[in-house]
Amino acid sequence: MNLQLNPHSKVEDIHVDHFREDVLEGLKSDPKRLSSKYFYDETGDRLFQEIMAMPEYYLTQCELDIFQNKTADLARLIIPENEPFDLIELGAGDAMKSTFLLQYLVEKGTGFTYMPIDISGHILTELNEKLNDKLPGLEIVSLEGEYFDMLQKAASLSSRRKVILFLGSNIGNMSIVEADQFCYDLNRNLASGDRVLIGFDLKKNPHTILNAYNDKTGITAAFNLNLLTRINTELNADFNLGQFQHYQTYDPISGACKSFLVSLKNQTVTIGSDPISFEENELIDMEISQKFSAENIEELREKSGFKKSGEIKDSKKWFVDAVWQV
Ligand code: AVI
Repeated sequence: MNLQLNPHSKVEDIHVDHFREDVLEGLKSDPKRLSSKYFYDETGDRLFQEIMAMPEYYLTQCELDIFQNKTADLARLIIPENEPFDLIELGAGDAMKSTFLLQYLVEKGTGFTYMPIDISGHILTELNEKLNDKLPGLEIVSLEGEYFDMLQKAASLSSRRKVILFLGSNIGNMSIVEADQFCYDLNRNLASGDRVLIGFDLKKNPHTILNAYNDKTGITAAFNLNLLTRINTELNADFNLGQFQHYQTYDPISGACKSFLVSLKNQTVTIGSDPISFEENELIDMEISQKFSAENIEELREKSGFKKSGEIKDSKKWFVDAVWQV
């Protein structure tokens, strides 16, 4: 008998257990909900790439405008006084936007180490290869894991000043309470003088916002429905995708842009051995993409204990990268 344990499959088992617990807890709640953090399996990653390439989804182009065309201003805002530092990117992905900043810093001979944090080792390996090719002089330390665990690891690796990038309005995928807690925890995990740069999608014409999440081609709908496919595959469930419909809302007063799936009939779905009943028109709350006013951002900064360093907006003034200091 082979008693050797495969540590990798054990980690995967734990992930599946968490996923199952979260899904069952969410679907047994009233109203039903699923967490958008589970959107990103292989198909979800591909669909999100397609979303970012849609003309309606302005967020990526706006933040790219900042990183590509306002790089010197950006660098001035984030660099601590002439000291070498660690530039840490939370959820780095393919670092499409930050690569412009990295290139600028390398060309200027700035002393820094780039530390991308991502939950996916595969993504980090690809990023490493890409950056080694494009920017051979860049020093990279990849950190695979959860954000706060990896921030602690980064602190244990060097005592240099930390500059944290959290781009793409990923903060908008947290409820206001979660965003408050996240920024507070971020502050507590950093040292005096460290900085954070956070990308916020700003409140604007509500049609512009709703269109970005309600595309006629149905890519955003497919992105939401893909989570049901993932549950079918990974948790042995029997969602019939034709019986659920994507519904998007935007409330310009609160800034909450929310997606739901609507059950098109009375139906029972089985997840493993757990039956979940849906009434006709019952909703599953899928995702929030919160939009912010200048006041909302200020309130978040103050509550979490950061000082304001500055901010840069894109040329349309639809998106802001805010820089705060501990
Ligand atoms: C990743 N995140 C910032 C995207 C957003 O805009 O909320 C996810 C997304 N959901 C639908 N479209 C894009």
